[in-house]
Amino acid sequence: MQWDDSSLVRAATGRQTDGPVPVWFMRQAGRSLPEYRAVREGTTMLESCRRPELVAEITLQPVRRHGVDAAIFFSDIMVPLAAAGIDLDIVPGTGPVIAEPIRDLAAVRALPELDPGALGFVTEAVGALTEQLGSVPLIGFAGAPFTLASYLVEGGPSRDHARTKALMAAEPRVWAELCEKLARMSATFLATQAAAGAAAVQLFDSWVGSLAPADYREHVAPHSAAILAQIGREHPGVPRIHFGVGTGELLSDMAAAGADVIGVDWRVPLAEAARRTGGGYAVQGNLDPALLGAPWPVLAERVRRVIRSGAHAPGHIFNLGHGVPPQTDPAVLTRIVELVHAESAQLRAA
Ligand code: 1CP
Repeated sequence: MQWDDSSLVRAATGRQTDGPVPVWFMRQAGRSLPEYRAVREGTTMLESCRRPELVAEITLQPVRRHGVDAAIFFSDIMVPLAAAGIDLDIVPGTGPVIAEPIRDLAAVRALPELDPGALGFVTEAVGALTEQLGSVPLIGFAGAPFTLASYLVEGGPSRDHARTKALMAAEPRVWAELCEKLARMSATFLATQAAAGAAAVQLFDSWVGSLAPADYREHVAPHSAAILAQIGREHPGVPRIHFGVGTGELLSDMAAAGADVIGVDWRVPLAEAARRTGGGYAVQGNLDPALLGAPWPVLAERVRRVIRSGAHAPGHIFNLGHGVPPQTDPAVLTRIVELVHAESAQLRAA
């Protein structure tokens, strides 16, 4: 494929180049960009995700503006659930809201399956994008079962995921059935993107850091592993990135679930993440997004520190430790890309 030799795919597959470290930002497409707010004006989030031309435009905006080394498909982790027919909305300023939260076996059994045919708009958008991106890789993504389940069980965003964790502990069979269904939906969403031309995929388990390792291993890892294994089988050339926030205690289990690249938030230095995962995985991360507002010399030194730390892993993809905050000055992101491109080869070699 035209992106097999890109710095991102090489770093993700244990073939990091001597050249600049690849860089992209989680949530690089979105509210930090005025051109994003302009094209989104008057269109709901879910409707925007269903319009291939709009999806392609929004996905390309940060590539044009910042010169990042990868595009991330503009969509949302809830899009496949909505496509399956689950009644949900993405509320501005809040996030996903579920009309009828799922809290018992009957509700789990009543959940629809996702017909791959309902994702035609995804295939169309990814196809258009891979054509326009040329050798710049497109990263496809999906939500992992725990993070998706947290929205379905809580009914919307939550801080402590209390109902989700209580269901997992008290009703392990209901929980497992829910996660099996969600894993099938996410796998279909990811496989659709990979089949249409995504060069890499990222499984977002954003909120799984709230779990103890024993619960992760017993109640979550097998379901995420099923998704990653399906992609590995059906799309062996497509590297898999596995990411969550606050997952310092889970990194080795998340790697073992079937990732090629382990996404790390800002709490664990990349060298330590490499050590915790046994040294065999590429790492992605992990500048603290809170520092994007710091004076440039301070921020630049933190960027350099991340690059030096990442040199201890067999591959490094530079990113933030979580998404770009909406109030970020986009010029700062461009400047980080320039710095990573200008200095990373030398910093890694030092
Ligand atoms: O550049 C990109 O990364 C854009 C594509 C993208 C991705 C990868 C969006 C657009 N959402 C996501 C994934 C996503 N969605 C995650 C995993 C990534 C992460 O941890 O940040 C999660 C947890 C969601 C759920 C979600 N959707 C939230 C978080 C709510 C919470 O619990 O705090 C929110 C705010 C949304 C809506 C959303 N998704 C994307 C955008 C641009 C928006 C805002 C839309 C709007 O306000 O109209």
